[in-house]
Amino acid sequence: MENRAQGAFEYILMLSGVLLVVITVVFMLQGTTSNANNTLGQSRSTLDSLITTSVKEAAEGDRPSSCLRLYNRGSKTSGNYTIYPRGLPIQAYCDMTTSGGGWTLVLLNSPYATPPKPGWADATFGNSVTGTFGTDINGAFDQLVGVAYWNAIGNQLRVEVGASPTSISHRAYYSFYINESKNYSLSMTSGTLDVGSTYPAMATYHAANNYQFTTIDSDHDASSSNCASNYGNTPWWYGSCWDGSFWGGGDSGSYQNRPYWTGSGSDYYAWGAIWIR
Ligand SMILES: [Ca+2]
Repeated sequence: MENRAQGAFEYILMLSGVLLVVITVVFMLQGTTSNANNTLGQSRSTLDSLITTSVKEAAEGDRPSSCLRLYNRGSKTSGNYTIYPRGLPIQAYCDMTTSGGGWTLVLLNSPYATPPKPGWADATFGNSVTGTFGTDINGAFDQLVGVAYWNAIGNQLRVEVGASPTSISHRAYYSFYINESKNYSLSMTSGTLDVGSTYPAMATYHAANNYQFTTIDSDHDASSSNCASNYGNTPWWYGSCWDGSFWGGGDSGSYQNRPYWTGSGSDYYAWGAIWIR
């Protein structure tokens, strides 16, 4: 007992010594000018954010949550990858070149496939693909990555439409958040444009009004009918019903099966995609 008590005492003594050195260093640093303190504060803040990111990445192990994580680990070639948002595997297309790379495709309406028609379970926690999920963004597929994964993939949206991926007519960037407790309502803020001069109605109508997510089997829209069932069974943040849906009329009705940037008139395009980073 005596030896153990003595050991503990020496240990405490050693800890006190270390603490004294730390306190001395802190006081020395505090003794420098306020400019130096500001610099130190900024460095500390940068260091904290780096530690947070690297801790998150380390925690993910070999199951990266997004294309950005893959990009940061050295995957700089666009194509298909497996990502693990919320720890669950998703086949995703990654754009590793546009606007800094690291973009995960979460919605694609290509001219070569009809839109998916997922019910609530697949539109939230599934990964709905129609056509052939290829290694090429020009590939013949449409896709919706479940909205329950979107926050885990990133916090920036890139929305774009055009004749093809290499012929973009409108492109906008937003900060975004999916509110799971409000039936996956979508918030889009701080919009900027880099192609075209109009903001998408996805932001100015659907997100701006906090419309909730509606699927063929789960109606949360502002219409007396189910808007998803009115428009090819495609899920969207319908109001009553849409003003710029990336599925358009789905594959039924008098509307085009195309992404509409604004309104439901003639502002539709052959190709449209939504990306997250
Ligand atoms: Ca399509």
